[in-house]
Amino acid sequence: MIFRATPKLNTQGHFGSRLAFGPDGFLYVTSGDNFSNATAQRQNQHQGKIVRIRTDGTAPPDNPFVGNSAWLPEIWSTGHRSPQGMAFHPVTGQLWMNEHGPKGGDELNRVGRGLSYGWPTITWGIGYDDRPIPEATGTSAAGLEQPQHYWVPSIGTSGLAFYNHPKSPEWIGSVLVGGLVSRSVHRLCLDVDNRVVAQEQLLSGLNWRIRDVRVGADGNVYALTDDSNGRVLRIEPPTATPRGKRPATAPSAAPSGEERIPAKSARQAR
Ligand SMILES: [Ca+2]
Repeated sequence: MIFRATPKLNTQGHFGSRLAFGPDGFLYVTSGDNFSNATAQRQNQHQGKIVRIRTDGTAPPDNPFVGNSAWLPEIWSTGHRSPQGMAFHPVTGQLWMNEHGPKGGDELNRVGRGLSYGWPTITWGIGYDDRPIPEATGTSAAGLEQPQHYWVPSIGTSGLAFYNHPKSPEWIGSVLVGGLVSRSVHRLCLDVDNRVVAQEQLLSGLNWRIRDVRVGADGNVYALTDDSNGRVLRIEPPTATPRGKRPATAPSAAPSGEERIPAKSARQAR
């Protein structure tokens, strides 16, 4: 055991936890708010945070709050509700994550050192009782980061991967996000400012909750279903040259959108 979130809480749900090694060699760990909203903004709790630790569990000296006794030294970012995906951008090295909002307001966040992502002070969602979140003051506030993208209604984000494999030039730069509620894999396209400018849903005809999504060394995308009889699905991305670069004599591509990916492109892997 190298790390234990403290204090131990007895609430159910929103545990986190995703793990990812950064390009700096340190281990990043997400910790959910344990269904206790206020924890995410408390400096002396690991709940509702991303922590950054060495492989022996200790805090690196350049963590943002080291030396400030009010803060736990492992904390890297704050104000997260229920993180469900985390990955480092293969080109920029930036940490990205996604998390469940309450009713509405699932988020895709680009995480910076020592920043707060707002929960529960700001949110794009409401409570499951259809009332505002008690602690929330609105959807934005000074000093609190806005998500890179948010979903209303929620898609139930789960898993996060960047596509950067030469097998599919068309998909390079895409962000892949699983959907537990949408029962799809979402492929997001970013512009040069990392804003989400397009989104397509893959596998949505299969009606399976998607728990995780990864890119294999073979350039295919693998998705894990959330089921008592769970499956690993393999998605073969389009391998053709993007439309804009096609020779004039090539047959025209299908219009952009869901129909571009045939349902049979999902094959069950054993
Ligand atoms: Ca947020």
